[in-house]
Amino acid sequence: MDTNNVILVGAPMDSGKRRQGCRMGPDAYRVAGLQSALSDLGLHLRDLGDITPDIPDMSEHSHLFALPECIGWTKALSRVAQDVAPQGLPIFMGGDHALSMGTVLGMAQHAERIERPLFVLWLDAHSDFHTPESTDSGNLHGTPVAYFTGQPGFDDFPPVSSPVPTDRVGMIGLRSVDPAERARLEQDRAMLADMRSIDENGIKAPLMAFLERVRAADGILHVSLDVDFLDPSIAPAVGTTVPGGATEREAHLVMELLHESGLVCSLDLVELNPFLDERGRTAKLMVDLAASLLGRRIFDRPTRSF
Ligand code: Z70
Ligand code: MN
Ligand code: MN
Ligand code: MN
Repeated sequence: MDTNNVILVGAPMDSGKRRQGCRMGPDAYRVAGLQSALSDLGLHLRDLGDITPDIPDMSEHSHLFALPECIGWTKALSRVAQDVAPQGLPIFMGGDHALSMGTVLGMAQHAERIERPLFVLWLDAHSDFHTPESTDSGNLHGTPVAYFTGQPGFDDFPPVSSPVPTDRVGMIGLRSVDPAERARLEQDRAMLADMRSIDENGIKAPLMAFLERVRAADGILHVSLDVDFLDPSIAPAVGTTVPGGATEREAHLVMELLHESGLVCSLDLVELNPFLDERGRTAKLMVDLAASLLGRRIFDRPTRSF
C-alpha cells in the first residue's frame, strides 16, 4: 500500500437524493486547496479529474429517486476504485453518499485481489443502512451500507461479489437512525458508537477498539466521511442538518489516530453541498480533516480566516 501516492477522484454525483448541490463538491475541494494541503505534506499527488457515470439502458423507478443514474455511478466508480487502488491511496471527492456503493464495491474487489479483508469506517450522523424496500424517502444515499454488506433488494445494481461482513463495519457519530435501519442493525455485529456513547466515553475508545479489529485481521480500512458527522455549527454545507455532531477537535483526533494506525487504504469525502456553505468554511474544514488523516500535525495547520 503506497500511501505516499494520493489519487484524487472527482465524483460529482447528485443522484442519491432529491436536494441538489453535491455535484459541486469536487471543485469546492479543489478551490479550498486540497491538492496543496496534501502536497505540502510531501505526498505525491495526481488528480484524475471528474468521473462520469455509465448510462444504463433502463427506465426510472416509481419510488427510488434516479435509480438508473445511481447504478451508472456505481459501475463507473467501482471500476475506477479497482484501477487506482493498486497505485496508491484514492480520495473520492463527492458527491453524495450513494457514491460509496461504487467506491466500497471497488475497494472490496481490490482487497480480495491482495488477499486482505476490507473494513469500513462510517463517520456519519446516519447509518445509511436502508434497503430499496425499507427506504421511506426513496433516496439511495440512505442505502450504501446495506448494499456493500450484501443485503437483498439491490436487483439492478452490480452484484456484490465480495460483500463486507457487518462485523467489519464501524459506525461513529450516529444520531439519526430510522426504525427499519435500527431493527437491522440490532441483529448484526457492526460496531456502533452513537453520539451518546461518545459524550460518555469519548471518541477515542470506540475508534481504537475498531482499529484493533482491523489490525488483528491484517485488514485494510476504507474511511467514509460524511459532512454531517460534524456538528452543523462548524459544517453548515449539508442538506439535512442534524444537531449534536462531532466537534472540530473530535474529528481531528479521529483523523490523527487513523493516520497513526497506518491502516487506511482509501477515503470518501461525501455530502458536501457547496451551495449551502458559508464562505467555503465547510469545504476548508473537510480539506483540513483530509490533511490530518494523511499526516498533518496540529502545529502545522495553517490559520484560517473566513
Ligand atoms: C434517511 C433516509 C440520509 C443524509 C443520509 C436519511 C438518510 N435515513 N440523510 N444522509 N443527509 O432518507 O433514508
Ligand atoms: Mn451518509
Ligand atoms: Mn449522513
Ligand atoms: Mn427515513
